[in-house]
Amino acid sequence: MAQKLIITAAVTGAVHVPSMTPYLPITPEQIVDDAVAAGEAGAAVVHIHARNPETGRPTSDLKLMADIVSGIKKRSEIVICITTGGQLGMTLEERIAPVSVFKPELASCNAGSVNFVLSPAAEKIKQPIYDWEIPFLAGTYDLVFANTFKGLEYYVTTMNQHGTLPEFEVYDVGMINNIAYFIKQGIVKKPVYIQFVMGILGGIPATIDNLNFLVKTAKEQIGEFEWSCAAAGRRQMPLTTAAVAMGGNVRVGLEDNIFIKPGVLAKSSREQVALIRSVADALGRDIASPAEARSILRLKGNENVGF
Ligand code: KMH
Ligand code: ZN
Repeated sequence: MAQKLIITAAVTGAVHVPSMTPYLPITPEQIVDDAVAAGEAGAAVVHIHARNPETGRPTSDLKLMADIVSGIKKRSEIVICITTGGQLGMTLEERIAPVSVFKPELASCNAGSVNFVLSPAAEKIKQPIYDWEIPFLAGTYDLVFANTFKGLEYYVTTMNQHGTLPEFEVYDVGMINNIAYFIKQGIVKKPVYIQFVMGILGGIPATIDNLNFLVKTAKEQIGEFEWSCAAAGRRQMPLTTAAVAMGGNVRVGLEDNIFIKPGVLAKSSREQVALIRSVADALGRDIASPAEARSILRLKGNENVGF
């Protein structure tokens, strides 16, 4: 029998901007509400970024992050995965700070450097609501999302110190090699949890062949690991459906895709969670509760976090 399916909801992210959709949660209250709703719809994990409540711009503000994670914990058992992805111009220290402060059960850990290009989206916004949006998107044309080996070692070591499991964000196949290297060095410990984030401009295209290739390569290089699949934009549902059929886990949410079907904006990540849950039902995969996700990923439990 296939292992239970862990659904992660990435409810806001640092990729989309408010002018693209009125449904992107911005304030801590909105992010908490969407995270709790995603959990009620079947997500076992929520992936969290903070945004400036006045402007909607992604921020590393720890006070906002504190309001979000403690707000979710008060209302839900859902596993909280905090981003260390940050955004344009953030230092390594700023990006890792939430791990030291909040000691979450799970945190994203970007497994290598990649061009992370959002600039084509800037051309589609005719009347931006906020001044920062177009330069933010356009600036990615000349940006490397830097995750050097030195940085990776620092992230993983910090997570190890705090009992936080790294969720490795793999944007292309070479990043599997990076993880394998750190396993050999004894820095990355088991269980290894990989999120294949497909279809970013600069990363691997979101095709089913490529998903098979990623999983096969990771098996060859790493052996035993847990994996999940996320895909950008309209490739979200086809690729997560394939992942469900292949026995993997999935991530959905407005961080990756603002639509529920072609041309129709999702009103919240909850709708996408419900949709992939119905796919799982049809394919005979039961979904994991937060407690079951904790057991599959061997997490320390939300009584041991720092918030
Ligand atoms: N900010 C993006 C460039 C993550 O959450 O770890 C990537 C990102 C991934 O934020
Ligand atoms: Zn993220």
